Amino acid sequence: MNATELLTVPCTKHSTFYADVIKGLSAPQKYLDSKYFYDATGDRLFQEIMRCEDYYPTRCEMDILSNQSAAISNVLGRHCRSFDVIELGAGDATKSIHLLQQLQQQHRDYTYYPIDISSNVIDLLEHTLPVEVPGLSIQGLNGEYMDMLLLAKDLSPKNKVVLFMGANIGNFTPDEALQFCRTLRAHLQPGDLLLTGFDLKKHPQVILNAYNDRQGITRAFNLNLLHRINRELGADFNTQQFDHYPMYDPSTGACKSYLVSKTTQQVHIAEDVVIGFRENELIYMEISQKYSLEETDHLAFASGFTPVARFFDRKKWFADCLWKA
Ligand code: AVJ
Repeated sequence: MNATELLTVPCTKHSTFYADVIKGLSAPQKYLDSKYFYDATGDRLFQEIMRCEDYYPTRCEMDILSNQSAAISNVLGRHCRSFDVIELGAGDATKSIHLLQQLQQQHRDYTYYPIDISSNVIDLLEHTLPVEVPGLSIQGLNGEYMDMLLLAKDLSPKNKVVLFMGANIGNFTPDEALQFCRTLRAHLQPGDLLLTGFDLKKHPQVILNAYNDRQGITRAFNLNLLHRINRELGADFNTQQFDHYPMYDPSTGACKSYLVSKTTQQVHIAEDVVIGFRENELIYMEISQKYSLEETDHLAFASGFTPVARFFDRKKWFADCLWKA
């Protein structure tokens, strides 16, 4: 596409969503960015995934937060005299609320800064959380993680306890996770704390089943991104011509999801772009990296943190790891 065309095309073509989709589907190994899973339908499907029997990570981390928040807040208090709590990608805060309630009961004087890219999420939290946690001081920050971390530093001089839960770190490859943790460390002060949720390596079948649930919700979740491209970018994906193929490699801990083109086919996007698929050609959709405990420690040290504590669910399938900057 030349510069003149860029100036005359309709507005969907100026969106980063459009640019990212075209870039990903034009690459030799086609891919789509998993951050685009979460439109309104994707949010709803992800809620369903979190409730479904085969998907264990949410229940595991809920087990940790609902049963060990007292222990967690004691450790926080031991390592940091006074702090604010920042949550990266707060969502509906159903897990962190247990910790917030506990800190409230221990009469800790803190402000909770949930950071989320969705302004709806922030508005909702600011309305609902003070009802569920009476007396809570909350200041939502709507924007990118690192920008909002800097803003929170300006808003209050206190040390920060940063929550990065939900195994969201798994959506990075190990290299990307290292880069992310280094950048995060650079945005923190010595003495700040970071609590990260890691999904741990375990029986490979258990992991594979979590991304290949029997109800087909994860399949629908992946195919929804094609539907979203149809809806928002005027494309004509026939989703019946794609299979969902998750795979887990226990030797690397990488759980990857692909869509497979069942036939040779062409897809049109925004009227003028044509993407060709060969039979069995893949679209790489998402990574959900699994960690050993040694690997979490290694990541901490390699990014300038010191591991200080770990909290596990009953089955030891998941770990919330506390690191000190
Ligand atoms: C939100 C990134 C933690 O990787 O387990 C769930 C997303 N994808 N099922 C994960 C997801 C398919 C989830 N995270």
